[in-house]
Amino acid sequence: MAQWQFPDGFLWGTATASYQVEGAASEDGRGPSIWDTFCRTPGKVKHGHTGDVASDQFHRYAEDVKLMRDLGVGAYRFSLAWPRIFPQGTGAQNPKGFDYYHRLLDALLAAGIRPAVTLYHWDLPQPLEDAGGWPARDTAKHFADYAAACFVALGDKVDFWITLNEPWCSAVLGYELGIHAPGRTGRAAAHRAAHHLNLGHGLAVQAFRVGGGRGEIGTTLNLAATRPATRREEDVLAADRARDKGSRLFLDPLFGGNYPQRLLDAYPDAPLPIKEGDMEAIAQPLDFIGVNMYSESAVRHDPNHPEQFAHVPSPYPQTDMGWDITPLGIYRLLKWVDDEYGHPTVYVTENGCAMPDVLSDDGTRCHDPGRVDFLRRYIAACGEAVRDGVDLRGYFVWSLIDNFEWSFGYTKRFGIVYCDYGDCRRVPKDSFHFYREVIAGNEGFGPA
Ligand code: GCO
Repeated sequence: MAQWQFPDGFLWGTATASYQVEGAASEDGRGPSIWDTFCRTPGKVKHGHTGDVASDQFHRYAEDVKLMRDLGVGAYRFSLAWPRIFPQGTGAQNPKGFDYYHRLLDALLAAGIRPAVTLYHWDLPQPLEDAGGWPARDTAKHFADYAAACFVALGDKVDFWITLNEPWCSAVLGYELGIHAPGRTGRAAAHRAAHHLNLGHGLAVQAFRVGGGRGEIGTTLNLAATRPATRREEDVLAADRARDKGSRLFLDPLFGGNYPQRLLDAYPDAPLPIKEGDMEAIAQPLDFIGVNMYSESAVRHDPNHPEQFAHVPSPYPQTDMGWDITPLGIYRLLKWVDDEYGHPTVYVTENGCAMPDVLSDDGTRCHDPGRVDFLRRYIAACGEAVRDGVDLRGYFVWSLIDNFEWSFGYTKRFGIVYCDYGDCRRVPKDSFHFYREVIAGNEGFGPA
């Protein structure tokens, strides 16, 4: 059984996001976000669940920090709720919003846990959506202003800034497929959103550098992890094309390139609204790239699809989300980023799985062998990537605690800590204890 010793200083963490864990949706002057609205739109979220209470981290952050200290993590990735800080999205700041994040940051720092702060994890202030949302260019500017205010207010306490979480999801799930907030459909709007998300990212990084902030700054992407369904040349090409929209639409401009021409050619009716200077603004040097990875899929050639690919079912066991368990996929994805983009510094900013976990009868334990096995194998695959030269500096489990899983509401549990939604009691699962072993030894176990 291979053991994976990670380099000294490798950063182990856990991750959450504001709307998924905070609750307190209308406390202390927080304004509405597109997710508050979406949750109240009939049929959009399972059982009509909302983030009104969520895992109640707003009130229980001290308990969560204590759990993380017991776990031994070096970092906690969480996001700021833009509408807590700017209830209108722009204009007047709400000081009480910053107060909450100061409390959380102070607790983390006192526990020796380094804060990794995501500026945008999908909770756009509703007034900005009413003014056009991400398809409107002004939203990029408003985002940069909000980011600049956060750098000033919180900058002394933050080690890692992450501008956006998974802009692909914001653009495609939110504006093209309508399965995430704000629930709009249409490819043209989604492509406009993608460009303005990229632009907002670039403007925010510019503001960070101009402000001379301490800490590091990067962004987090959910990249298309694909492999060809067969060795046939056309399937190999299809697996590569599947990365155009899923990965290159975001990575190419970050690294100073243009948008993938094949993608532009496939959708002449949905151009990217590039203005002079935009591509330079987007391509700010970054300190790291955050990679979120859950599952890899097999792809074959499909002449009927505008981008000429289709996903095919594969024989792997699946998580409770119906996502294939493919540990070697994280190795292949990290290697691909390393090869294509010139050996950047990367962090796995999310990896984990939903499993149908249940508490023990006495309510004190939660056995989740599937998640233990999942984490063990994916962490081993990360160890292989490090061995093979990828500049991987850290790994964050999604998630610290069970939380609001977007359109699935509370029906999917991703936590290594169980949340009893009756009273928000926390119970560390077996995977929590397993992860503590990994962190204590700075090592992974067994083959991927
Ligand atoms: C994402 C988001 C998380 C999700 C997680 C599980 O990656 O989609 O960052 O908020 O909850 O990925 O789907």
